[in-house]
Amino acid sequence: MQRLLPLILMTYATLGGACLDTDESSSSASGVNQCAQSDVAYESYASGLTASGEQGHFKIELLDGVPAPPGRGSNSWTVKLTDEAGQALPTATIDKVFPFMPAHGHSTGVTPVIGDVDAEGKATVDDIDFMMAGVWTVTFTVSDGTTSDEVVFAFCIDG
Ligand SMILES: [Cu+2]
Repeated sequence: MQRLLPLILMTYATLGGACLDTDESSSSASGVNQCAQSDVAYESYASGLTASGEQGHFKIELLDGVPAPPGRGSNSWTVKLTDEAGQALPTATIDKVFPFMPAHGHSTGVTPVIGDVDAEGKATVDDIDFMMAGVWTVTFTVSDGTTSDEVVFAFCIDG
């Protein structure tokens, strides 16, 4: 393991932290936990995982992720919007879904496609693009017409 470290540091220096490289060959550190040094807490994926709004409004339940667990490339998530008590919110909307890589300070060039919220408060979001390995946050901006809040999921994406 000791001998790998200089190589990893060199690879990182070559990329300059800009993270524009989406080539598979950039995953030269495969087998290394790319999230081990993350300052941002992340969760293990599980169907039914819930996250609460930053302001205490709304909850989102992650019903299903494709692939599962979330992986590199395009991901589709089916979510359910509820109030804090778990009551479905069919009239709420998802106004924005924003994938972000905190360690590198970048998002991705792909804008997620947000489906309509159905009568059970469920919606599918396609094209959540995790373009490189590491910790990603996905921030949902949810609104019920009068109140808006942000709900954040964080996962480690393997190389
Ligand atoms: Cu990055």
